[in-house]
Amino acid sequence: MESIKTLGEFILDNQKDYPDASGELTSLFSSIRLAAKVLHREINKAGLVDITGSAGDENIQGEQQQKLDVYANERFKNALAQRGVVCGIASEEEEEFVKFEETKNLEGKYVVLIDPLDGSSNIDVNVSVGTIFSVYRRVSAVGSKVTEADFLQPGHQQVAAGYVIYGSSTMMVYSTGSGVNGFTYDPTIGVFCLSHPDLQVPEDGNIYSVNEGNYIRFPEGVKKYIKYCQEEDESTKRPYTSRYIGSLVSDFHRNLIKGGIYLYPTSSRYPDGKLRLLYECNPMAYLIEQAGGKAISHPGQRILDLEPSKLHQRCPLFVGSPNMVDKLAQFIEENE
Ligand code: AHM
Ligand code: MG
Repeated sequence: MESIKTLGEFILDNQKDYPDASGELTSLFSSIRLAAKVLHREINKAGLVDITGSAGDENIQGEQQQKLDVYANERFKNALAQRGVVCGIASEEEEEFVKFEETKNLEGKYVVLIDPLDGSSNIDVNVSVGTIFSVYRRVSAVGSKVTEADFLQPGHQQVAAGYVIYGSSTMMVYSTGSGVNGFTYDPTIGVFCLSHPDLQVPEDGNIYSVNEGNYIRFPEGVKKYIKYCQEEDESTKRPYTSRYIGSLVSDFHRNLIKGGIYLYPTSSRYPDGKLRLLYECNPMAYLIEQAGGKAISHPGQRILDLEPSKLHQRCPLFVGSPNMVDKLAQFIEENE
């Protein structure tokens, strides 16, 4: 039998490669791993108990909060506050960033930005959802209270990012800046096991993922690219396949493994795009670049170089196989 490497072992092994590592990031990952396991349990029984459905509140973007969103937010917040390595978090579900003010937290070097349960409108119909997280070193002094500037950093400053996908299996996929690795959760023994080492996105793909119901509202270049995807051409294996789950983590995960492009452009409904730069676009951009792909908001504009000005800022997202993102950029440029 092949030997199994658990997420815990993998993190420890890699920590040895960094002589200065103090173990704080390891501890931070333990918090995320623990909260992810609890979420896995809750999501799997969601149909059986009364925690699906709307909690009645709207989050700050005016979207209905689902009950599991609220639960996930509390779980991750508590888990991250437990150990003294995180001085504060910002969450897609909360208007303001959250300061962790205990002495041990003030000494924490890191901030975490999180979308605790992305795609949660899919929960009621048993479609995969995910947690997306992003880790930065604080810019304020260690020992002081966390500030907004700690969160408003461009994506290239991330020290780690990842997601958990609660799908037919639960998986954690993350990077600390030296490649992307995926771990599948074995619920019978309660551990994440390395299942997808060193993930690389194929340079090209034949899947495009976009909410085509919004087609009429898209910019001209995006419309033309979608038509290009649908045209017949044997040499470029078109028409491509259209796949859209409506759950960013799931759509991204599939395209990462199979090759493809995910598009959430601007539209007349969402003039700045729908997805949030800090909680969704930056972590996904970090992961795709670590896997050899590309993520842009506009031709020539790398997501990771965008300077955020507010916590809940939105931006367009085009992410996936590098050749596909380049092609899309060409269409946008030609139609501006
Ligand atoms: P959420 O964070 O409120 O769940 O919204 C984000 C989700 C993404 O997971 C998904 O890709 C996108 O919204 C789908 O949006 P749409 O329904 O407009 O296609
Ligand atoms: Mg989200």
